[in-house]
Amino acid sequence: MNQQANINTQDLQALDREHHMHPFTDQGDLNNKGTRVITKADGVYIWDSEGHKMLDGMAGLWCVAVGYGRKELAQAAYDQMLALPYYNSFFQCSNPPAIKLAEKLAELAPDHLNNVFFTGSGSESNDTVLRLVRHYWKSKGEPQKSVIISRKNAYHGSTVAGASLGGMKYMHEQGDLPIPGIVHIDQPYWFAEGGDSDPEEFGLERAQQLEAKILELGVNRVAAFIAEPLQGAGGVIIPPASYWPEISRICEKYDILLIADEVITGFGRTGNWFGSETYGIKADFMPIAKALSSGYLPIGGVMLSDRVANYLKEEGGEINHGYTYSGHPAAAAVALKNLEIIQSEKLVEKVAEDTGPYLQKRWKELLEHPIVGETRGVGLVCALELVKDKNTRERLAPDGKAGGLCKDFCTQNGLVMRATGDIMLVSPPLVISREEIDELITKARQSLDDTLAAIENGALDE
Ligand code: PXG
Repeated sequence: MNQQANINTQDLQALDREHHMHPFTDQGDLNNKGTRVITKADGVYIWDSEGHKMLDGMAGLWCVAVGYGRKELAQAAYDQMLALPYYNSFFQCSNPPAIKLAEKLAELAPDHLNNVFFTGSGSESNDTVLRLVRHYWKSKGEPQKSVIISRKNAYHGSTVAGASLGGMKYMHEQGDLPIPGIVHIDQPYWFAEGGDSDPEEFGLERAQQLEAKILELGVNRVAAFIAEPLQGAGGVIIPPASYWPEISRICEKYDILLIADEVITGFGRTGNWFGSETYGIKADFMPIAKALSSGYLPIGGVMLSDRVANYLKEEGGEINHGYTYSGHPAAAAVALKNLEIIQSEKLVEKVAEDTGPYLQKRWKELLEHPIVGETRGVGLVCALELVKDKNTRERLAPDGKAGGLCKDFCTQNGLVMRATGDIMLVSPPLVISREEIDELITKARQSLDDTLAAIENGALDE
């Protein structure tokens, strides 16, 4: 049956406008324009209700690692839903998919991470981290060790703890956040904040802000430092090579727990199973989600280092925290199958050795474009900065408008590309082929040309 024939876009848009509140959306603005209704997907492509086909350069929302339309995942969900669609993991209960998934994660994660606490999302994972970090130090007799240091422009989710740990000012403003006990230092974003400094010295200086903050707060008060190996939603901000070794040194010196938020970087994105391996991070907590199930069903988790997990198991007593959907059997079965696909199709190796280097080489070509001030990336994640002046890094005014313009041209040209202010981002499914990468680059270049032409025609003038 042709699904498209049954869909009337205007009716759906009207119902959407009437009843559906959207995340991270100006509802009034959206209602004027009307939502884009996505109706089907296959491989690296999505289609809207008008039949417009787009290459999904964002893998959904950084999650669809194995691509769309994978029958094995649908089958895994179907089989598990018939056998046991739901049961909880409380009250001394467990279920086979959750157990097998925990074992698989212990196998795939860095050696010292062998336990997982399941959640339903990345945000819930970071709520869990906050609770477990404080529970850990309290049960070790150090309840005053409760402050978590994070970074400005970090993204750690949208629940109260997630948004508080995150460093998005505009999110803090809408909820009187952050909650007490969370402080933010500057990010290692050389392009926007590094001025004339050498990037490596800048990276070191930004990492040393952690030490300064620990000393300012008092060593005995700081529980943990949280960071994404590379900032995703904040604009694919890749720290200079000097950054992570210095952060690790500082955390070790002051006995601060290190939290590597791998919600975006986990499961192959950077060419290793985890971003922690790419950047040499030895985390005590590792929140995961998104590509864990390729987004087919919602599931997340927090991986715990042996030192933390063993202590909590032996000395921590009851963990007064958990979710109805922790260890959800159907979601766990899909995640397990998804990880098996990533393994059997050698997708991590493919990103490391083939498609990753190829995308990076082709993406760099966009630096020739007159409004591109920098290109950067690793594995299958890339960003470029839209600028007025390549040499001075001066941005196009008004701030952020050029990104929105470029994103709209991408959509018109059949490419989903994300704009964070004036940074354009891609993070395609790990199954993307070289030919599809060529298509992505062609469409991105066309969209940059269209953006430049529109700017020359006054699109950014007030
Ligand atoms: N940590 C990181 C590093 C994330 O990127 C979360 C936690 C929260 O995950 P959940 O599953 O609760 O959304 C994320 C989520 C964007 C965008 O616009 C990115 C995310 C979510 C929504 C939008 O790039 N990342």
